[in-house]
Amino acid sequence: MTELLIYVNGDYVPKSKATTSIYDHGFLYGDGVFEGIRAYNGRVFKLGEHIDRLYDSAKAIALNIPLSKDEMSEAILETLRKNNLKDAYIRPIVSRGTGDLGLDPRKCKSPNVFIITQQWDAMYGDLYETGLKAVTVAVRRNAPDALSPNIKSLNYLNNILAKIEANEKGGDEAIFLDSRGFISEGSGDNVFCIKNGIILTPPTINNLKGITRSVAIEILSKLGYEVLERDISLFDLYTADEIFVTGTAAEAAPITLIDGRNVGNGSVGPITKQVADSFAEHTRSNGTKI
Ligand code: PXG
Repeated sequence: MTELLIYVNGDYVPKSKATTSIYDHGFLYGDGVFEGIRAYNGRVFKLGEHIDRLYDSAKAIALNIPLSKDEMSEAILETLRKNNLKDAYIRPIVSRGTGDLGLDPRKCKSPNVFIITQQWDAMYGDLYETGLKAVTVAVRRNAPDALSPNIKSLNYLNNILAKIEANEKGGDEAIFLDSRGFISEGSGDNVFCIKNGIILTPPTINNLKGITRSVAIEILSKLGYEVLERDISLFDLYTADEIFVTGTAAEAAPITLIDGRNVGNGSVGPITKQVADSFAEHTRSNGTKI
């Protein structure tokens, strides 16, 4: 089997040789940004939206990506072509660059750009049928006035701490609360809950502005449901008829158990099913041709 090629600063390098310096501030400090994108059936889903978010994340940390958005888009498509991928996970990464042990980003002369692509199938397998067990975790989501969850930065330690807790508690996914105790998001997805046909999801102050979240809102609105972006309490989650999470990796995944309580009757609810089916239809038929 030929090795996957990784885009490294304009070159296409075999996976086993794709490296960066240990003085890369992305490695030393998590100083950088990334995206998680998917291609389905030869088309990249919401490529422009992911690129816009990558550049917004970079702008928020005062990092100048050395490629235009069009060049980044083309580099992503070319990496997919070189690897002959049609259904793929795509991970562009931009680090501050190689510096020294000092924190000062001015030590890094130029950002490093990497694009990893690989074959990728459904993340949760059979759990799309039965639902995921979710647990709320003690660690709070990064406060927006400390490190905004809107920045998709290379520092995912907050999320990893949540995942460690979920693993220990036997959960498939962690649900974060924010510093006020309201629902924030999952470790890698946004949260929706449904009560009496009304859909609730938290505003994006305390979570990532999920691209799948936007698609889900669009789908639900088109189906005629009312979607309210407002603070959600633990009570709202514990008494919801349905809960689902959305993300590039997770797609639209049902939660059927939350902190040991059945969600509704404990099986996947009808609105969640509608969103998941419609989302699958969207990803099959939309996107930038590779
Ligand atoms: N919140 C967080 C913290 C995320 O990391 C989302 C929400 C959903 O956003 P999108 O735009 O993807 O709908 C994410 C995205 C993984 C993985 O390997 C996680 C994400 C994306 C790709 C892969 O777990 N999270």
